[in-house]
Amino acid sequence: MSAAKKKTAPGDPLSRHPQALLLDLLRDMVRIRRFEERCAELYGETRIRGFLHLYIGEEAIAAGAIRALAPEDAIVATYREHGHALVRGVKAEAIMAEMFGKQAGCSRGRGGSMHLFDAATRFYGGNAIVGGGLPVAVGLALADKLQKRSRVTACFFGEGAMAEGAFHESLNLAALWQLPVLFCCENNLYAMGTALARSESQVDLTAKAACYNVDAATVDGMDVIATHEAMQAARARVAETGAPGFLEFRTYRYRAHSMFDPELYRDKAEVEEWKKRGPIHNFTERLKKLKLLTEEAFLEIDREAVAEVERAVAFAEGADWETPEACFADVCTPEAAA
Ligand SMILES: Cc1ncc(C[n+]2csc(CCOP(=O)(O)OP(=O)(O)O)c2C)c(N)n1
Ligand SMILES: [Mg+2]
Repeated sequence: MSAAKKKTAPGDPLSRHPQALLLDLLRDMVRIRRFEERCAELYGETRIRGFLHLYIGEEAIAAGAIRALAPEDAIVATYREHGHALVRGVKAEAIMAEMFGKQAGCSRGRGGSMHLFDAATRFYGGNAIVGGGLPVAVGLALADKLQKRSRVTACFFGEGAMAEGAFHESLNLAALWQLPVLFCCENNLYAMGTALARSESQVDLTAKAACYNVDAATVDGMDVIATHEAMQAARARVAETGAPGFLEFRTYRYRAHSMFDPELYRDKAEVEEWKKRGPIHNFTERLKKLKLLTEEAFLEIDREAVAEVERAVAFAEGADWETPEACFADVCTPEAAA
């Protein structure tokens, strides 16, 4: 039987999806992982400067969830957003050039790692402010509603944002005005060095969101099929009713909060325990067991991801810096700059 015709075991959640989609989900997770591993190296060599927050360990959320969106849907994310941008279709070259601060970057080199932006794919950032993306998402959805456009805005944020006033105001208004926002909380248990229970009186985040009269559910954020299916169902509900939804993806970051974090707040044993649930490794094993993937096919996916990243690095290195004269563009009026 050819690989394309192979079927999964009945009852296995993988059997609900075509093999091509399963491999695309794997490919996206591997692309994110390889892209970020390379970013960490480049940061160590000071070729990438500024802040850098890695998503390693959390890839199943961006990969599974974003593939459940329609191209016309909007995405708002945080400073841990390289993966979301990649999966959305922002070119790796444009993202890497942005990391280098080059003019060819998706934010013309002025945003860096935390401020990726691409209007063409409706990727509305990248935001350094915790909770800053939520009101932006509500505004995008309000504009859609007022202009009678049928599309959804997906807003990704960490559980740390749920302690911010912006979270409460955004959920309240979205529910009150019935706006099509899908709030996606990436609960990796820590906000910098603060564990959830040290900052929240209510650690059941789904219950917290539900009290705004928003349809809310908890999802295994380490399982790409679970994230994809939950997002598909939630997106369909939001699109159909126009009312907001909330998903809490339970996940874990394997790396430090940013490149400046000695990680004194968590045990190495805890990190190792979560690594056993590695989203790429576990999904690869499931696919292999069902004979939907061979080791050679996996290596090919990995080689392609590495090649994509290397092309992006070469592009970023060869790209130009913004000229000093151009620095005033979009900042001052021509008269003030003169
Ligand atoms: C309004 C605001 N307060 C504080 C900070 C500093 N800060 C940067 S990241 C962060 C933790 C956020 O954690 P979480 O929302 O869980 O996202 P994660 O980094 O875990 O993905 C904090 C407090 C900030 N950027 N913005
Ligand atoms: Mg967090």
